[in-house]
Amino acid sequence: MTEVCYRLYGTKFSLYTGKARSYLLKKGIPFEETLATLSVYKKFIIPRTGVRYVPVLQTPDDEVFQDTTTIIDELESRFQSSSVYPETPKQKLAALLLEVYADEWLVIPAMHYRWNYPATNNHFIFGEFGSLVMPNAPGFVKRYLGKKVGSRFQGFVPNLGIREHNISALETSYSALLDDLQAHFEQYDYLLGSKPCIADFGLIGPMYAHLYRDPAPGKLMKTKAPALVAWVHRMMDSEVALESGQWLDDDEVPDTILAILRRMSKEQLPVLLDTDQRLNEWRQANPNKTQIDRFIGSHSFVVEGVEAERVVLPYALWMFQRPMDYYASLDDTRAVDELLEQTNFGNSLEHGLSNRLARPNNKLEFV
Ligand SMILES: N[C@@H](CCC(=O)N[C@@H](CS)C(=O)NCC(=O)O)C(=O)O
Repeated sequence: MTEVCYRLYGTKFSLYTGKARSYLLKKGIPFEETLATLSVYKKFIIPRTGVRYVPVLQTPDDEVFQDTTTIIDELESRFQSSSVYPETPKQKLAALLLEVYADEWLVIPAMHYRWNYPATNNHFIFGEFGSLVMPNAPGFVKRYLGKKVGSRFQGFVPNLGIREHNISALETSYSALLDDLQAHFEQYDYLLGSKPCIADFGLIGPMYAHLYRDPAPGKLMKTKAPALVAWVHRMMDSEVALESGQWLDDDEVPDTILAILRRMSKEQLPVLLDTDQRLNEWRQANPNKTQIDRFIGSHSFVVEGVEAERVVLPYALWMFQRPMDYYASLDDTRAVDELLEQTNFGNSLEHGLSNRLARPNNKLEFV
């Protein structure tokens, strides 16, 4: 059968599939979704992408893309009207930074609230994972199978730095983020005005599949941040298209967004900068390796004054290159320097990263 529209391979409970789905819906790009069952992984995803990640996008001309950022940028080049990238410097830089924060840092609360509330979540989430093995089996069979499949993901929890001793700090930080987002969405429909930008698509990843849809964090979000819930619904609503809104005038980045960027610079920025150093050391220690390992050791990080260890993830630097590159491309950085000062990034974007990274064939490499 010849495909006439785009096909998204993923699942409803996958963080990054939610990001790609929301983008396709908001851009009004016709697509169909295929559940990434184990058989689909074996027959299509692994042979065509060389990796085991979802989502995967298949184009009508049978090209295949993995990684939501690559998928979005490929589609942006094909569907140029109503770009998701703001054009003015402060808004564009803020959007690119927030995408890194949402994609790479909010995985922490997403995974914590999915896996550390078993009494409330497991019945639901094991059933979801089980549908990857036998989509049509009765619930109890799916839950039995899903427990095995899900345990691989559950195993990532400590690696991400979610440990017994820092759980309360992580929850305090997430609770403050919910307050910030509630305050923001009481005033605005999207992060930068009345239409979504790349940062909204980043944010819907953790906020949909895990933090909205899973029972325990879903209840928390509904209680604490109803305006955020309304934004989640907007992000998944294809009726309200991207073209119908606009970003704020005069390159404004609202105070409520500055608060979130401050949280990013406090928690995630030191990790990103340390990852850069660690990758440099790794490169020197592994001069013959072209492909970069997924994890290269571990380092400590601090949330709400509590220190913990997590794996070093070089992939996050491939994402962080984007705001870095944008900063470097600006002739006049005065406006963005002020934004960076206000949000405690200081001059951290000025020096760029030590190594340039690319993802040919979905594998992270030095350029
Ligand atoms: N940064 C990638 C991440 C994709 C990703 O991590 N997907 C998760 C599911 S939401 C996955 O497939 N994980 C498998 C694994 O970590 O091995 C993207 O934007 O697509």
